Amino acid sequence: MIRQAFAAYLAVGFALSGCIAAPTGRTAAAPVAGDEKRPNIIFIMSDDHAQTAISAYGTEIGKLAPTPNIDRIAANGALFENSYVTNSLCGPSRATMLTGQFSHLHGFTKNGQKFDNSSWNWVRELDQSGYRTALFGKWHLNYSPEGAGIGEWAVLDDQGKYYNPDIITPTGRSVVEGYASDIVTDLSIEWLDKNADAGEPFAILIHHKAPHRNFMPAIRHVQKYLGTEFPVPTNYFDHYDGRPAAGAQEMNIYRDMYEGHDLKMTTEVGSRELRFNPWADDFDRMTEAQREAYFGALQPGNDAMNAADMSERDMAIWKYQRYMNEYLGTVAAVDDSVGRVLDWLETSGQAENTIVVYTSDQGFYLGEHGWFDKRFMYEESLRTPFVMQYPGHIAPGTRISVPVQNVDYAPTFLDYARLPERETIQGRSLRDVVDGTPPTDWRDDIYYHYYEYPGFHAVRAHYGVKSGRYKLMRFYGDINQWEFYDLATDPTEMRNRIDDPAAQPVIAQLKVTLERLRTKYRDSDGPAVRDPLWAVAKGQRDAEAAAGHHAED
Ligand code: SGN
Ligand code: CA
Repeated sequence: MIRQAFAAYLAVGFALSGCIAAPTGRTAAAPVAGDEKRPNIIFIMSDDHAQTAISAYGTEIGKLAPTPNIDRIAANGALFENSYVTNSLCGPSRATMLTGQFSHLHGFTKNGQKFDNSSWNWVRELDQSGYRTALFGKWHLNYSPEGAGIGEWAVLDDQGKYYNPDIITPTGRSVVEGYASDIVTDLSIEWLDKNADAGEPFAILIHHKAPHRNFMPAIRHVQKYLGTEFPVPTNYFDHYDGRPAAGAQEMNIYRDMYEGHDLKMTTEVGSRELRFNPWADDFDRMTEAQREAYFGALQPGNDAMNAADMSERDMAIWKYQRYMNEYLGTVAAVDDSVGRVLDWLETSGQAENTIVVYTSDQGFYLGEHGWFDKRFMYEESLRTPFVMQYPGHIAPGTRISVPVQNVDYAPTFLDYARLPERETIQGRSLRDVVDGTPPTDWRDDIYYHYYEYPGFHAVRAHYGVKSGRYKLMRFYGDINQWEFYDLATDPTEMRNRIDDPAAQPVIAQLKVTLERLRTKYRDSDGPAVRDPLWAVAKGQRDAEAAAGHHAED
């Protein structure tokens, strides 16, 4: 059942792809230097995919739940061992990838804001220089990419639904029956079939919803990991001592995850009724057959859970395993999708002239500190997967250890498309990095700034620097706190050593680096590095008092 507008889009829009491209303002291709054929770009991005859930990264989870197709890209080309985001949240990160700027400059600091689609982005730049461009899947920056200069697009509505999602196209909106990751792949391959051999280079963005909350695998994968025991992180039962912001979050698997909506737990043995399920639509929109297959597969596990008399601790571990089953089940379809795209590429004859990237809008917690979600500058959500192939240009099996960030994607694509550098971009092209000769002045330190508080999961605003083995973070707002970690001796970031006398020389140095980065990137949001904590707290109280709020309220 494909509703009318969407069917019409597929039938007419795709057949007349040149017409659809017209509204982007693309006219005659601007001349581009050099004779060599410009490469195609396939940019595949998932949503909330932890590095730890990708087998190419050599992780324990990867051994139990391998991602053979994402690994193919790494084997064909480069794996970035130290790939980071600038703000671990969907909208800000996507805007950063498109513009090459940190959140405070592109202006999309928190989810829920509206991205100005007319802002400069690298896809429009390629489109205007003669590329055929397209986007399928999640946009989440605005209702649609209308006005962003992308030739053809069909996007999920907002966060997107796993089953029978609403799809928005230039001609309207409709429900498409099927599983989101498969639908996005079908649309992408269909577009590639029609556009890849047209004599112009192409750039396609394939943006999956998975493995974002509420973690619903395809029917073929619901059972895939049932019975697999995933290793419970050593800090699953974190005490949060010395880390007040970590203690104040609301993203704990055993406390905050919705038992029905997220974990699909039922109320009693033999029942299909879900526990807490505030957004019933995710399940209500499934067909009867989908629901039957999905919940039928989970029933034995749910019944066993309801029949067992579990301690709180055992229940917390049960929830972790269920979370992993579901999350990794959704990853399986993303990996299938990557496989289909790579297979298409290999049989199309275009593989040699095509760059393929796989990344995510940020990392994710898979039980570390007891959490799901992201946002914090701790490793698991600061890191994001990033692999890239370009046969003949990137040697197979390349491992890149220098730190890279999502501000680097836009300048990299401009560089490969042989378009001029752009002053507003804050990242750098990765071309020399993947060639094995990183510029001598390549960054050693990465800068991070998270803003969304108050907001989902109650993670306080903070900024910080990671410099080799060290990390310095500053939380501000109603919780004002510095944190310092030595990842060489404390890789799971459990010991905030900000007050450790032995660490003071390193901390002093990191504060200088942090000030330098804030100046370099022109970030003046939040308190300055030298503002003492008490002054920040007082400033906050004064602001609240001026707004009519009182401490005793
Ligand atoms: C939704 C999720 C949150 C998640 C945000 C942001 N809740 O609101 O858990 O943190 O998205 O995610 S949900 O139950 O409605 O899915 S992001 O990837 O868009 O940044
Ligand atoms: Ca995300």
